[in-house]
Amino acid sequence: MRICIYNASGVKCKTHMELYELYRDSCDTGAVVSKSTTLLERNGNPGPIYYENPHVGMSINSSGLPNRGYQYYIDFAKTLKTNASNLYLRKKPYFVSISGMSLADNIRMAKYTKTDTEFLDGIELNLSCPNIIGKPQIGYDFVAMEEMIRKVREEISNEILFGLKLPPYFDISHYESAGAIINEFKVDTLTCINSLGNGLMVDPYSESVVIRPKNGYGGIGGSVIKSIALANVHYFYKHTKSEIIGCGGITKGLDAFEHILCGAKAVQLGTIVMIEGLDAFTRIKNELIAVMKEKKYTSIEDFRGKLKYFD
Ligand code: RRO
Repeated sequence: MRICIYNASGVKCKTHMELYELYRDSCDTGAVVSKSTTLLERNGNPGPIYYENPHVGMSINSSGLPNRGYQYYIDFAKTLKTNASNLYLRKKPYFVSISGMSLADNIRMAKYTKTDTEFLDGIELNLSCPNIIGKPQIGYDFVAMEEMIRKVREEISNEILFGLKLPPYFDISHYESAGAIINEFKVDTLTCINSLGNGLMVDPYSESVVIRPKNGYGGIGGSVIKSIALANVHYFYKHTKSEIIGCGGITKGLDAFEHILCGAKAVQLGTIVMIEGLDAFTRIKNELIAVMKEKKYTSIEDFRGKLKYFD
């Protein structure tokens, strides 16, 4: 069975070494997505930038988009193709997440995809980084979001998949506005959702915030965001033409099952991989298979999107 589980952008996918670890046959990922990249390298925010509470499976981050620059993530795919030992020949789809510091930078990276087509399976355009100081999340500014999608879509190679990483929406009017914009374009995939922006975790013992940037405000991930993720997955599954990739709050196979039941075609793991390491992919895959066996499903298509309602 092809594995429909892979990493969320940002989680252990910043360096070539980390990407190789996710890519190896022995890692139970069905695809790999890179850390969101800007056109040029960035250091990100000053630390501490990450904190987790493993007991409740919850995290907060304000990494601030540290990355090696667009070309580095294309070079990773080139090494897969040319590695003499053939150990890492490309067998899994490889996606690059882009999150330029400006519209112009995203257009530049989108244009590059035309020459990089053979190294890439797709682009995930991140419209939802909550941690760039002074920059709002573009997915909450519908005018800017429309222009961003239109101009980037125009430039991206048609031979690769074009996806968007959305922020969580809460108000039905916002779901509707975002959905209407997305439906204007050929958007192959929607990753729902990014971390829940500008949350605050505190340490009651030290009476302090737990990360430095923005006096402790950062993106919340993990089990606490699952219900928000499911709502977004299901809305966009019902109301757009795009395939949905579920992300948010998956800590066990049953959570992955719920995402798929709400319409997700694949799921990404974030916080749980930070907490448990790459073994989380194997555990959650096996648990999902066990749930399916118990329910006598042989393919995710047997239940995908078939969430039942009261009359
Ligand atoms: O780098 C980050 O701080 C970051 C990004 Br780009 C993102 O999309 N989501 C997130 O939680 N952190």
